[in-house]
Amino acid sequence: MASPPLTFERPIYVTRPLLPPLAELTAELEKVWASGWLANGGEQHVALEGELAAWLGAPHLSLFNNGTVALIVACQALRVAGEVITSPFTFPATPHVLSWNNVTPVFADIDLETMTITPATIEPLITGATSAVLGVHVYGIPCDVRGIDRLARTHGLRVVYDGAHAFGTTVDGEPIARFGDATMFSFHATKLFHTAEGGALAVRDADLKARVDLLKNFGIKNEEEVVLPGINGKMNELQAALGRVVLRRVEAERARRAQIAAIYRQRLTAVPGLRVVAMPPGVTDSHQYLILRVNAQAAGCSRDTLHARLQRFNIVTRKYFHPLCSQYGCYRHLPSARPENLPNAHRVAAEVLSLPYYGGLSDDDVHRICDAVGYSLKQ
Ligand code: T4K
Repeated sequence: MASPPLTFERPIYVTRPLLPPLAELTAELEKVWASGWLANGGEQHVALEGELAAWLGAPHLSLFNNGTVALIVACQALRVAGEVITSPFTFPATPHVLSWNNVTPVFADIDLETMTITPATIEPLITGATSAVLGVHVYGIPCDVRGIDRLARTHGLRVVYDGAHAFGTTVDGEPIARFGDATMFSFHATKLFHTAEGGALAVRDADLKARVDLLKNFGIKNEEEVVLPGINGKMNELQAALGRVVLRRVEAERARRAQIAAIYRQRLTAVPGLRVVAMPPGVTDSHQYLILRVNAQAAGCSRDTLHARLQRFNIVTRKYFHPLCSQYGCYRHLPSARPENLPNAHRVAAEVLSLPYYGGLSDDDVHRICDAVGYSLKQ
């Protein structure tokens, strides 16, 4: 057997945040200091909101302190109630947002290829209690947005998208922010574009944005009137200043990630049992994650074994998103959470592995990771 590849001297994580030169951030922070304005819609907030609305092609955009609160507010603003059909193949935030709105999540199965819920899996779950669909553009792969739109119009449902991974995704040239009633973006440190913690909500019309903006600021209309039971969802000036500096470097980061993805694809696609997930035709990649699908039988090694063996080389991969949300103690009692209702989701959750993917990786790092993957399969 070939000698083992070298172990990395430092852990290679699934991602590292884009860190612009500190001097650029300091220059923005000096302006914040001089203004004496740290929160509640200061100059940085106003500027970033405009810059991001343009970048994302969003009809209207509101910044938030994180993506989860943005989704909670989206559900409040759209008066979502009763049952909402959503994906089990996602981060816990997605169904938890429904629970925080006193809404029952109803899990639909996902498509084996796109790993998203589809009109065909959603429609049979619609009941008189259904008020909305909460689709997840997982890994930046869009849901069938046009099909879900049609279904929602037929049944009078709201459509909210969890686009936490979809910063920069387009469908046939159309920005992802233009579909559905509202789309959430996460700006967590692990995201390609980030504000350390943060998020945004893109919404279809000005009235909805006005309601969202009220809800994220305690429902305060003016000094005399509080008109809605709102929450504190505001992004502060330090986060917004960081975001403005990061935004200048996002295109370069995306371009570097595209080069890294090309190496992974070239090295791993030919390996039996492995597949590097690609965007469907007509979709622009958000370059948020690099996902490997492991067919245990063909690869001769399960995803879990590969994940464990890579740790020996100091390569810290992640099983995003295993376990399924439908398997959590707080949801598994739901009829829709039964494994027999979600066969594709269970299969996909056992196959996926997020590999290290960030601009700071050198070509040599990526080749060494691929060497370690190849070696680990044959152990
Ligand atoms: N919907 C979906 C589909 C989501 O994926 C998420 C978040 C949300 C909703 C909610 O959005 P936010 O409310 O978070 O805006 C991370 C992120 O915390 C989370 O934002 C993200 N999805 C999820 C997929 O990944 P963990 O628990 O895996 O993070 P953690 O701390 O293990 O970090 C992963 C790796 O990143 C570390 O091993 C090293 C690296 N890292 C992390 C941080 C925080 C750094 O290098 N520097 C850092 O500062 O959840």
